Amino acid sequence: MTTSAKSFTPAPIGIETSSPVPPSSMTPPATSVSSTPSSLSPALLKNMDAYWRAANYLSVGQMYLCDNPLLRRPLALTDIKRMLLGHWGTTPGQNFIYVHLNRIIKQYDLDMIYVCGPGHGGPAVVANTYLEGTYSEVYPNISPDIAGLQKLFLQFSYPGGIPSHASPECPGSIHEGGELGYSLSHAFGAVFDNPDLIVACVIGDGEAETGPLATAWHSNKFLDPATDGAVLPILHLNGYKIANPALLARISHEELEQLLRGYGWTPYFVEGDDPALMHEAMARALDVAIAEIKTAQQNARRHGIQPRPRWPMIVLKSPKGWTGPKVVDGKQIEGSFRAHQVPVTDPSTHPGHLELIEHWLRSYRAEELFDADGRLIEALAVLAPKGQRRMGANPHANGGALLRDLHMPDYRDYAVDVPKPGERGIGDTRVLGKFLRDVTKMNNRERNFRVFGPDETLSNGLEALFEVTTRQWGAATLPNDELLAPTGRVMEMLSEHQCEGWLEGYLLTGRHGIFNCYEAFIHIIDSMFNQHAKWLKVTRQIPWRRPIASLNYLLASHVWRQDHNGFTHQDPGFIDVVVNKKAEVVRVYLPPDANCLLSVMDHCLRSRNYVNVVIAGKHPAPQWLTMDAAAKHCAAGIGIWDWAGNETSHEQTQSPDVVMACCGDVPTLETLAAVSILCTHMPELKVRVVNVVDLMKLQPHTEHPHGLTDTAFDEIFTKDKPIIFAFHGYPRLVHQLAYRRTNHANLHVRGYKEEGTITTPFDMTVLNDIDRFHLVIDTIDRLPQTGDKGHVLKQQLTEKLMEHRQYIVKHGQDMPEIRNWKWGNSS
Ligand SMILES: Cc1ncc(C[n+]2csc(CCOP(=O)(O)OP(=O)(O)O)c2C)c(N)n1
Ligand SMILES: [Mg+2]
Repeated sequence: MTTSAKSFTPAPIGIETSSPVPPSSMTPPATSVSSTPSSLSPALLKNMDAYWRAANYLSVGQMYLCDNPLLRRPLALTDIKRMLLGHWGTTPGQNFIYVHLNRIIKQYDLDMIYVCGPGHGGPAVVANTYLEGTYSEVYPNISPDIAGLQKLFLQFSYPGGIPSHASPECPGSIHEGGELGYSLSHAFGAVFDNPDLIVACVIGDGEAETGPLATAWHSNKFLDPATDGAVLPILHLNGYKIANPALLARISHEELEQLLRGYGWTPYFVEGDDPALMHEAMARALDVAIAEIKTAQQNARRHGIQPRPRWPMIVLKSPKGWTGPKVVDGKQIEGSFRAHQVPVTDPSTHPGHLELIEHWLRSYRAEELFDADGRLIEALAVLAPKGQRRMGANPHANGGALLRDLHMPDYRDYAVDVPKPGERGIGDTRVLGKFLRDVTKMNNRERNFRVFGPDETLSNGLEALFEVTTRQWGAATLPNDELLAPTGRVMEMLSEHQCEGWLEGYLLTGRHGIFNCYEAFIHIIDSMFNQHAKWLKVTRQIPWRRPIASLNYLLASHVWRQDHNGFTHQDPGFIDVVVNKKAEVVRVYLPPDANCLLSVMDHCLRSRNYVNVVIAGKHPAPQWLTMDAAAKHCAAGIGIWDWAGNETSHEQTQSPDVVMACCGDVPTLETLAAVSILCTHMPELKVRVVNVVDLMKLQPHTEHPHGLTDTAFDEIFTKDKPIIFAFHGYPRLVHQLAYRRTNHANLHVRGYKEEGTITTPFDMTVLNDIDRFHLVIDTIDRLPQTGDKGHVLKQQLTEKLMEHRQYIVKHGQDMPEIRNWKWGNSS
């Protein structure tokens, strides 16, 4: 970057819009900020610069060195790693930020953690947690001496070592940042209900182009300054991504400022490339930001509800690859996209490159920074905060250490009375809503449970929650609004990304929650789920990371009942994504009725380190099991429903003629209706009914801890009899899970096959061949012994399907025999 350094430039004020929310009185006038002298002594500024150099040195060392860590002899090719990996470009800027955050933590005794949005800046967080001492505390072999330094360098991006990102292995991290876009939502999730916590969230200017990040700026409208903490976003405007300029760096200052102000922030610009001036400017900007955060919090906490604060944020405009090589092979590096990864790549074939690397490393003057043993000199070590104030040691970043069990009501108290199978329910999620209401109420004092969802708490049937809480909402309200308040346990923003990111941040900092979502649209966060599942998989192997509460998805408004919405809202494929992840992390539950749903959710809320997916209906539907039976069934995860089949009326010694299996509420209903047709018309057939609540039971126990042994599977599904399996999701998945089972060749699965529209509930099943009539036809087709009787019944059912079609077209609803069908009445 060739432009001369500018000192800290406070954003001009006075661009208020006609928002109904008055501007906060705390927005400081521009002059008062720019004229504020830096409170830092020249000696402190000089030491901070030295600390920054130390972090930069350690970062470059991690990328390049396998030996000679302090360059106590001339750099040789043998000191350089064979594979040069890592990302330099973002790192010096992040090191700069970290040393300045250390200063304000100490000066104001802040409880602060660091979110590394461009997580490829792993060398920065590793270097800084090493300098502050936390790294050696959790990994004693990476000691604060020359031997430790050598190991620190070698392990980075090295086989058997650590990843290149702000990965779970790095103390202080709650955000790996491998997949860009979620830093700000994670940061907000972390501060909800953490009134004393400030999350400093570094956001890449490239990252800021992603959809999730772009809408995450709005999170400030969901923050309660009285009961939540604060997020300090630091937009790292280093100008470039991997190979392109970043958009926000190529719009005018005015445009960027207006954008950020439009999102409700007060941006403070720190821009330039002269370290001395930049230290001054950054220190002043941070002093102002912390003062504003404290004022906003005090206004709310001491003086009651205030207008929504315009929270401060920082725009750090500094060169990408700052302090690195200026030019390599005639091409500009510092201040360009070419600084993104390893700027000097080929020392073995370019002798000049070795000198460049040595020159670069020596420019940080490590001999002034580390003592004879290789330890950071005391004058610099004292700049880091102490104990748990160090960002690498802050317990919020190891949330499991703070996690407390939820107070739980007895889920059995919410049981639906099921005197006999087939009783009509009120909608399974509506029953669950009452249980969740009381979970909310019982943990109100602890403030450690929240329900997140895009806009669907009501439409997913969880209205009971609003008997005890509200939706948290900090934007303007109108008299006709309902259930909005500055603080509440329900978080609703129409961005699945925000809901997911907030919940992840909330869980990672040691709290509990549920994400309730339409089944089809949970796909929006497939990739975020992937990342969280990866995080959990890795953390399970890290002894000092304590288990966190599971991420619980409640997917109501599912594929089979999209009466209002039709085809676009029908997609059960999230489960397919989920089962790809490590078996020790993922659990998938499809409770067939409300009592099973209660039992499953009770279990999920008590579990740790999992992702639990629960799929449930919200429409009135038949209830099958008493609470006792449901609890047993859910504990087993799969079971033969003797009462539904007719094996008991036959000789017990024989195995059944057919196994009718079902998984999911609607498939269970259709299966039982099919069974009743079969048993009425062909009582001589021996029918077994199997219901699956825990999908992972289908996998072998060698693949998933919940999986059935082959013997148990064979006992339930037989070794050789046809299995007609009605499944909630895409049929292929059941085959995928069960392909190794003895009887797989006889497994015939019906499920969703992308047929659907706005139609009647029963027609949805017909369109996908999972309805009772098709299931009976499937059974007859696989049982030659049904002979002529089977042919006749098949013929009748085929006609029934035609009758169904004519009826719904004429009347706009299902036939009475479908609508009024009840288990136990003759078919
Ligand atoms: C969602 C996502 N898409 C693409 C990438 C690949 N990627 C890694 S770094 C990067 C550029 C990031 O630029 P920026 O956010 O500005 O970070 P910095 O300049 O600080 O390195 C990209 C596109 C990614 N990690 N995540
Ligand atoms: Mg960038």
